[in-house]
Amino acid sequence: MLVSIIIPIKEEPAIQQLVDEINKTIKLDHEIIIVDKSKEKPKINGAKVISQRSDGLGNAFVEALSQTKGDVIALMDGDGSHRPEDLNSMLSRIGEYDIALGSKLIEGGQSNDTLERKAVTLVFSLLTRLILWTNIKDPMTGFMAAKRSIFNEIKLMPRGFKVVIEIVYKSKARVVEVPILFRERNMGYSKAGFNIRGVHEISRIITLLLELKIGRLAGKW
Ligand SMILES: Nc1nc2c(ncn2[C@@H]2O[C@H](COP(=O)(O)OP(=O)(O)OP(=O)(O)O)[C@@H](O)[C@H]2O)c(=O)[nH]1
Ligand SMILES: [Mg+2]
Repeated sequence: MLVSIIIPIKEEPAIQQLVDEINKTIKLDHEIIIVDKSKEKPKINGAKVISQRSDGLGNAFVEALSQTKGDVIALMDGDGSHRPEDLNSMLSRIGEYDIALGSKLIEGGQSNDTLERKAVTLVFSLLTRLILWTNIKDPMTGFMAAKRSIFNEIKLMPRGFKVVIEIVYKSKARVVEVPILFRERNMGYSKAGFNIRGVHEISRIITLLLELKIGRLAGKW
């Protein structure tokens, strides 16, 4: 089984460290595809780097997907927040399940986030669960492993950062949440912080949730 690990990055100085850590830790055969939106294309050993032509993290995933060869597709952040050992636990659940999500909000999950960040995560998770009527505890996660076949059945139209919830909701796959330790980024800067971009992102998330719900009610997915 080949696993394609997609990592979207935009100015991430610690990416080489993460790639080395993945290559040491992931037990299954794998390829790493970095989809880059930095001003200067980084040189990275042990991974394939493609330059993103579209905008946004969700579109970065879609662009990278067409370059993958794996039977399983994984998505993780490039700032070190998502740990490769947690990806191993998630991958071990694929087969029994179609999608494994890394969750900081289920028993055994943890995050080093500030109280402010934890509150924002919680509010959006509750909002998502309420609007989409899902029992996923951490639906805003960006850490995922999924069978490739899932992507043959759905058409993604990403908005902003949150592509995982779109995949889960449109595919009606068998989903399991796996507890993870979400590490704080220790280098680079946040692209989803509490600035004007953050405000745009919040309105994009709400639009996405409503679009997903209306699409379901209209029988589109
Ligand atoms: N290719 C690409 N990568 C992006 C884009 N926006 C963000 N990223 C990457 O997506 C991942 C998640 O973004 P972060 O800035 O860490 O967002 P976050 O995790 O919500 O915020 P922090 O907790 O502060 O790190 C990181 O690897 C970013 O570099 C984009 O437009 N294109
Ligand atoms: Mg981050």
